Amino acid sequence: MKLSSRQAAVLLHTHESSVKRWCNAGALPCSFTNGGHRRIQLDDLLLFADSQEVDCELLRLGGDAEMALKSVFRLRRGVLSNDVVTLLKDWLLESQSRKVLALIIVARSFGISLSVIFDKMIGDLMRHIGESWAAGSFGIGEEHRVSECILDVLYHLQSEVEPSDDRMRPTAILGTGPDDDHVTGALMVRTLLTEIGWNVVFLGRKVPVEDFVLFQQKYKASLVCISLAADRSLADVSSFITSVRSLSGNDGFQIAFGGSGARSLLRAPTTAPDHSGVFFFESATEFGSWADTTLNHLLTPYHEVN
Ligand code: B12
Repeated sequence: MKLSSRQAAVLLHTHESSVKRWCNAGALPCSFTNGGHRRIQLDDLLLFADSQEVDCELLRLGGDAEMALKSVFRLRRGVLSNDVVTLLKDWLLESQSRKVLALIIVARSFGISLSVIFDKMIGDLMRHIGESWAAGSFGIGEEHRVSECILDVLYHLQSEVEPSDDRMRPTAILGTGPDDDHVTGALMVRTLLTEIGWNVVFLGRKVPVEDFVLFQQKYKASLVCISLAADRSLADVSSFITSVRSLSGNDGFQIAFGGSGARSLLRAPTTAPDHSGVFFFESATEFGSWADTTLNHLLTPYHEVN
């Protein structure tokens, strides 16, 4: 697999001019296209990074580096191919969450957003795991093993986006709904909101309605985010919303639902009074762009004052 000098620079966390200099000095072998552009073999780049002790995440992937890098390029077009799903599954079953993390770091350095990584890489992988389990080709222990490793990856990503300053930030309360153990989507939302400048109070799994309210009031939160994976009827979700609104005195915060269990909200009449200020998101990407646009004004005063 051949790389341009720009791609090589991204992988080696350096400037393109350094790559060109190394090529010119013969330290990093390259060929030239007819148009005079440098092309570097992936194997040569990995050998160079290893021998010069240049930081390069692909080195952590051993013999899987090429397939992983190709998958990153495809992910830019929103595609996660089956061979990569298999690769990710194998890594996770061998508790190699560090490899998944390395792949995510490479994807991010090529400009792929966390939302796309969450929806298309981790989301598609987990849905595939669910299908394999339903088809009987994946055991319960294997499903749990993979889920736990994904949690390791998400906790690690969270620690990377955690702010290092004490700046004031608007607060969001986040958790999974009552009786819901599926926490992966909620952890993704936590990282997305933290990355764009929110203070997220994460309540974890199976959170009772009253506790969402208690924390919304304690922190005067502008946003309450609830993840529901298991199917809920519209009546169920609506009564949840009514309880949150009435217990909190309806004091102007927004409610964001996500997860396949809240999909019934798509059928809700937009005119229902309790449903104003309530939003439903099918994906991290949808949520990310909503947060960036609609919620951006909530961040502005904090950024200006501090
Ligand atoms: C892993 C898994 C588990 C793990 C969860 C571990 C964990 N750490 O979370 C365990 C083993 C605990 C589990 C248990 C159960 N599970 Co389960 N599980 C799954 C599986 C395979 C993957 C879930 C997942 O991680 N998805 C990946 C995430 C990223 O997707 P997501 O949650 O949809 O989130 C995305 C978006 O929806 C959005 N999003 C999510 N939340 C939010 C929140 C906000 C605010 C926003 C803005 C966006 C957002 O962003 C995410 C990014 O793409 C699914 C299969 C599937 N098709 O999803 C079944 C699945 C969800 N489980 C299911 C079931 C039935 C159960 C059990 C009842 C099984 C049982 N008999 O015990 C229990 C229920 C436990 C409980 N009390 O909740 C069903 C639900 C069926 C239904 N329609 O109701 C599914 C769909 C499997 C199936 N087809 O039957 N499960």
